Amino acid sequence: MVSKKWISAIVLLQLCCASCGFCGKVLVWPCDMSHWLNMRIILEKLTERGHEVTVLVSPESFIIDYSKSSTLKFEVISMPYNKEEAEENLNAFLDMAANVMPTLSQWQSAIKLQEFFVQITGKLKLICESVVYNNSFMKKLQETNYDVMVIDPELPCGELIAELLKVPFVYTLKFSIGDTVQQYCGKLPTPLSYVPVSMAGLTDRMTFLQRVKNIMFSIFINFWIHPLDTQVWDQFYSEALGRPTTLCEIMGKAEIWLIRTYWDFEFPRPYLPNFEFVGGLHCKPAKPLPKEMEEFVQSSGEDGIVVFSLGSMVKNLTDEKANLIASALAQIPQKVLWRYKGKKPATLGDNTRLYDWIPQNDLLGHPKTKAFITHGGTNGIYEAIYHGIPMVGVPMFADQPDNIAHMKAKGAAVEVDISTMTSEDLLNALRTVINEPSYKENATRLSRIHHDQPVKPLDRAVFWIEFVMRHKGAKHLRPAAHNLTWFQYHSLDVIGFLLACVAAAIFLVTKCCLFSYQKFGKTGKKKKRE
Ligand SMILES: *[C@@H]1O[C@H](CO)[C@@H](O)[C@H](O)[C@H]1NC(C)=O
Ligand SMILES: *[C@@H]1O[C@H](CO)[C@@H](O)[C@H](O)[C@H]1NC(C)=O
Ligand SMILES: *[C@@H]1O[C@H](CO)[C@@H](O)[C@H](O)[C@H]1NC(C)=O
Ligand SMILES: CC(=O)N[C@H]1CO[C@H](CO)[C@@H](O)[C@@H]1O
Repeated sequence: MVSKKWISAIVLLQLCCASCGFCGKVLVWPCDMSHWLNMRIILEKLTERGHEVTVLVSPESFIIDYSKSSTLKFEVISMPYNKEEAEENLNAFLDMAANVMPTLSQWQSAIKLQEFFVQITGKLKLICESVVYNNSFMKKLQETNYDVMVIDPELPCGELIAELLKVPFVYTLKFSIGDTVQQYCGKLPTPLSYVPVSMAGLTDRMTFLQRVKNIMFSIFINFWIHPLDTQVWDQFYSEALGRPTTLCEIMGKAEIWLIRTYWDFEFPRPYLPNFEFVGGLHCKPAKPLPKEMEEFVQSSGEDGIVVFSLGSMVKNLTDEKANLIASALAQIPQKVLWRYKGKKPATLGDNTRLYDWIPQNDLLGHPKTKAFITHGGTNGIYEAIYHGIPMVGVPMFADQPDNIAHMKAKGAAVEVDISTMTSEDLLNALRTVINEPSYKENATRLSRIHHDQPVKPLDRAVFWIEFVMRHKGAKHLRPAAHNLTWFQYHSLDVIGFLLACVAAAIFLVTKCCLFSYQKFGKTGKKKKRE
């Protein structure tokens, strides 16, 4: 019995060492909510390959369930907290996201989102201080000798911990307000003439006025609203590291940037060798549905079903909005599965069922699925792309309007404005997406592109994390742009120098001309007089 156990242990060890060469230690700084769903997939793959993964988690987490046993190790940050208060704050934010954000312009929406980040700065700093100023805890982390940190940069602190521990780190992110983090801290080239900045709601084909908007929006975000309260963090990072530095400088030390999109979603754009696009890494083939659900789906017959989810962030809509949506859904021949936790709308049709939770990926992969009504979160969009399902987008906030704009530009989605829509609008959008074959064709094409990759996105993500572990970083991929000042980066110093040369040359030439004119002109006159 014992020997059998030993043998299997040895086999396991060998398996690991065969697959990854060595078993490393990974420290993780995650972000809650939908970000975690995506990151967890990478972490579980890493543990499957024999690495030891430790997640630093705030006790106030909502989705990161650190009390459940899992292959991941959780290290709960020791700090004062009040779960009820945190829950209240989250609900207030979610309510605003669902019911206020969609009525705002992109500019106002960016301001609102930034206000939220500023508002929680105190809380974020407290979490960070509880880690970096707890000497015994930092010592423990130091002594564990981690090989790499995997960090979601949505909320700061991860990179500071990595810098203090002198551990190389890998970022995983989708977007930052106005792309500031990638652009300024990661030095990702972003020609604003054809790369729309995030939250502007534009595509890569811009008219003159849209290009004006793109540049104004970028300036507005970078120089006007300052996402993430940079001043506070710059000071905090400088104090913690004992030398003057900035948040952006430390963020720029990321060895690899794993971006959660791919060219099926993204518009073609320049990128750097340390940027890897791994969108859709969480997608999987569909599994069978629960029996009751499968029966409902089968009862739809030829017409098929529509899957409807506004994501985990939207819990309740106003009664008016919910009724308007329900009455539109009641008018289509398809059966509808709607993930909704709010009060049951009075106008709910017989063809619509409400669920607290749905197995979204399995439903989208079901052969009877005709369309997906979505708020435009990246995870959901990727599941639709993976299974080739056309979409009706009802974006709310953050990057959702952009995501839907991308899908619209690729011909796989129709957008409905949730703040102004009527029942008729939603109904027309659904009919268009279901009945016009081009939407299905375009969605299927995106799906084919997504599946036709030399290496699967999850394997690429894991490869680069292991690469950083094996080589203690990926310095050979790091652009020298990080060592330049902004005017050197844009060659303003060289342009200035060359302009000065030209000016000097022009000055000299005119001086010479004047001189020779004076000299020879005068002598000429003299000669004439003579
Ligand atoms: C530091 O962290 C350890 C381990 O998480 C914890 O037991 C301890 O209470 C913390 N110390 C302070 C001062 O918060
Ligand atoms: C949604 O629910 C929250 C509490 O859960 C409540 O405060 C808020 O008013 C509700 N919003 C709407 C539009 O019903
Ligand atoms: C870039 O700057 C860093 C820190 O200032 C320095 O260690 C490094 O050698 C510099 N690299 C180059 C290529 O100049
Ligand atoms: C943006 C895009 O590629 N749209 C395509 C959607 O599908 C129709 C029909 O196949 C094409 O004509 C469009 O060009």
